[in-house]
Amino acid sequence: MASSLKLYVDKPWISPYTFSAIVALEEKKLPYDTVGLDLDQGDQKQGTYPRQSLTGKIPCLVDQDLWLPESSAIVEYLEEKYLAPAYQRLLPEDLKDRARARMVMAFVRSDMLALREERPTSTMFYERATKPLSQAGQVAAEKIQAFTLAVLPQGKTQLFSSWSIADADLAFMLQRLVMNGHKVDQRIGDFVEAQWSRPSVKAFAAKSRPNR
Ligand SMILES: N[C@@H](CCC(=O)N[C@@H](CS)C(=O)NCC(=O)O)C(=O)O
Repeated sequence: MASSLKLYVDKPWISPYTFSAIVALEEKKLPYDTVGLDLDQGDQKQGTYPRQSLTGKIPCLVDQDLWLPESSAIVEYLEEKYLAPAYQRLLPEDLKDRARARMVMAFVRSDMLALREERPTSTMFYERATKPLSQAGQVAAEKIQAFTLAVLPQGKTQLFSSWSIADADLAFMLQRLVMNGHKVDQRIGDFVEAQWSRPSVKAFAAKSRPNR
């Protein structure tokens, strides 16, 4: 039987925003179906998708009559609809930690342009980057590492007292460096490794992807 939740995603599953939505669904252990759109072929501009999805982008969650784009809105919707403790928390219980988690999520979504361009997610799941980082790329790499070391408590591999989706989002951004052989601080390496071994993250990473 088809599940009631449907998620429109990029066909190769390499979008960091698809990643967040999938991790949220996996963490909540919700049944869901995905529809892969070939963004290079312009599937997101075809038919009724631009109108229904409102933004013409992926991911977009469909829950009966609700069409909801924007990965952070999807995370928050699932968090509020499928409440802890019956379902895994995506955001910290503590108010201040929750605010900080949202800050981390906003930061990784709105900054690091040079890193996104020079270490696109295709270099995580397909061919590795061949060119060294430009000056701007190095600045971005230093910035995300300094940020991580500042927000990650000493001796820990998660940002808050319990796991949150901000951990996964931040680790995904750092993997652009780690998977491409960038030397990072041991604390950052340990953090990324711990996050990458989480079942929800593994479910995304291990997805079989079409050849390019
Ligand atoms: N702020 C959005 C960003 C979504 C986004 O930029 N998606 C890209 C793929 S990574 C997309 O759909 N691009 C297709 C297009 O713009 O036509 C989110 O968090 O979900």
